[in-house]
Amino acid sequence: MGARETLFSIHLISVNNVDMLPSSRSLLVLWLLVFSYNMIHGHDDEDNDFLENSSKLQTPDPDFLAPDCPRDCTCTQEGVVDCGGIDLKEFPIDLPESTNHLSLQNNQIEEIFPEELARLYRLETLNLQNNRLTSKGLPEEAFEQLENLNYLYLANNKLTLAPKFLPNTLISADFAANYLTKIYGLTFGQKPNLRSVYLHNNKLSDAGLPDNMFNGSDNVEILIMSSNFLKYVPKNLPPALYKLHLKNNKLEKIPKGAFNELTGLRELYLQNNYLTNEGMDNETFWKLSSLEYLDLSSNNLSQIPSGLPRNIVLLHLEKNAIKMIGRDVLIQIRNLEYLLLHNNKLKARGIHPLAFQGLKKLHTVHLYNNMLERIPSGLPRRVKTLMILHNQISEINRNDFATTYLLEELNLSYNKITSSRIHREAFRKLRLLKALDLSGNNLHTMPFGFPKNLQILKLKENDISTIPRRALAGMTKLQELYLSNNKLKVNSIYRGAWKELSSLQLLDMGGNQLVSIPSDLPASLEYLYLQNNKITMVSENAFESTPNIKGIFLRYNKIAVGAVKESTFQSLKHLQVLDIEGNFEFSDTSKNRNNSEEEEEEDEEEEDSS
Ligand SMILES: *[C@@H]1O[C@H](CO)[C@@H](O)[C@H](O)[C@H]1NC(C)=O
Ligand SMILES: *[C@@H]1O[C@H](CO)[C@@H](O)[C@H](O)[C@H]1NC(C)=O
Ligand SMILES: *[C@@H]1O[C@H](CO)[C@@H](O)[C@H](O)[C@H]1NC(C)=O
Ligand SMILES: *[C@@H]1O[C@H](CO)[C@@H](O)[C@H](O)[C@H]1NC(C)=O
Ligand SMILES: *[C@@H]1O[C@H](CO)[C@@H](O)[C@H](O)[C@H]1NC(C)=O
Ligand SMILES: CC(=O)N[C@H]1CO[C@H](CO)[C@@H](O)[C@@H]1O
Repeated sequence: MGARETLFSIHLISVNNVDMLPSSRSLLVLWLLVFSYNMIHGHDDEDNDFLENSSKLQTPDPDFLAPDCPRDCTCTQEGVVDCGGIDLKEFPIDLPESTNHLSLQNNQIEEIFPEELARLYRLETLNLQNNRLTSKGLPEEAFEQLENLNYLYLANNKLTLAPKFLPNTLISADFAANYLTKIYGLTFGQKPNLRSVYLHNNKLSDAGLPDNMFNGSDNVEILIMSSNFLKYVPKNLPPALYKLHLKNNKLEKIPKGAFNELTGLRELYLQNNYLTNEGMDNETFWKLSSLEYLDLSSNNLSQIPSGLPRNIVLLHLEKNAIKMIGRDVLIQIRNLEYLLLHNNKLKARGIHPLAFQGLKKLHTVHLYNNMLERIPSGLPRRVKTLMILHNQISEINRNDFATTYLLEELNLSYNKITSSRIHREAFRKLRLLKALDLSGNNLHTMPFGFPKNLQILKLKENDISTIPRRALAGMTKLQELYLSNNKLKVNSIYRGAWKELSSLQLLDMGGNQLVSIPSDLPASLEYLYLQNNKITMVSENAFESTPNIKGIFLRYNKIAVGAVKESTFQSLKHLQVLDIEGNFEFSDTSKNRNNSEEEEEEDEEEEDSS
């Protein structure tokens, strides 16, 4: 358990005076934050530049009230009218004709009269986001007269059909979170200035799109069509695209050449679809020479697609059924920095030893939740973060990490590694390693040969019962050591072990078999977790060597009445949290005091056996 996690749920106790910090308060604050975030960002899980451009609408000059400004709205001399969030049920009929920016968002408008809209021919921005407009309430000719319209925001309404015609002056259109099933040729076609189109969270299927949706709209840069029902990637995508989001559809196939013109595309989201390797070929992505971010996670790929373009920086392939990495599928991606392959079906022998050769920028590799039975050979030489947790690895051999000099974070937790199968020299080259996680393995004893520069070492949830002499020697950089849920006893740890760790700030030995506070703790220590042990008493000088301690966690031990004195803690100037609940002296008020006698007997038995 990390310090921060725990701080959320602890009860603050000053020695004699039980003073609870309501953890619910922090949760409430968190909830409020999340809530207001959602309020602000509304339906949009996608990036959207709407807020930028609408912000000017929300700060009209309050001093100026146009004579014909509708009730409850604010209007400026410059033609900005803001009627947002005032419970309007109908489109206001008395708007000044000079209006160029009109904000009607967050109302309950169901329909718009075409004459009323047509009168506002100067409109450049029309914001109708978050109303109750249906396609019936939005007449076909509604937008015909708006020859200056640049920005149209209709997200979060009840539209089923897109308008048949939108003005050719349009720059940005947001139709997200409606029920659109159909788009017409002139909805987005023939608009040379159109830059961004948001259509996510609708009900669009392939048949609902016109043949050439962006015919004559060659400058569209952002197209967001996530969360629809598309089976195929639309054809004839505009060549200027740099952001294309198609996640959460039903994509099975990427038609041949679908991406061939998109040489400026930088970000392509295809995650959470039904794509298989058969639904694409070795040239599908090849022409995307600017592509930096490709997300193919949560599909049905059994292999890494071949022909991936060379400039990809971040490649998401997690949550597929990938079984192998061939020799030639990755090596051309010279700019690759992040390779995410977790939750696949990789075995070590399925990874070609030269698969990562030459990928000099690749620093983060996620291979967790696969079927690796050993550390794959030929790991990328420059890798800094390697996540191989939740595999079937049972041993670490002398040369498994012999070439990965730059490794800083290695996570091997939840494998099947035993102490005797970690080669003593396996980590010898890892001079830069800062964090090592071997939690959830089958270690029986603290292994030797950890890199001396480690700052964080996690060995939780093993069967460690001994820390043999010198196992921690020289680890003077170690700041956090997690040994919780093992089988450690006070006398199975070599004397002076903790003194070696002169930078240690956090020691977690919760869930072991300690009967007393470890002695010789280093002066640097700030947090000591000893909950769920069998500690019976706390000697008065237990914390003499740790004047900087901030948190002591002794919950659920066997500390008997009178076995801890206030004076033990009095000189600890930095102590913020002393959690000693669940012991007899400070038992919960809810607990029946009369049970304690029974429990004390039980406790004595356990002490005898230990
Ligand atoms: C594309 O637009 C041109 C006019 O600019 C028109 O002649 C052509 O038929 C359109 N193509 C499609 C497929 O709609
Ligand atoms: C794709 O495969 C074909 C046939 O095997 C080959 O001719 C072509 O060069 C390959 N293209 C790429 C980009 O690798
Ligand atoms: C995709 O994979 C899932 C799980 O492996 C499987 O149930 C589903 O039938 C596959 N779908 C397709 C279209 O291949
Ligand atoms: C290893 O991964 C697990 C699971 O994500 C995480 O909880 C743990 O903190 C990681 N270890 C380190 C040292 O970062
Ligand atoms: C404990 O037991 C005594 C007698 O057996 C009883 O009078 C007392 O109310 C009990 N206390 C609690 C807290 O239940
Ligand atoms: C795409 C978009 O809507 N962004 C525009 C926001 O407004 C500024 C000027 O106010 C334009 O430059 C952006 O293109």
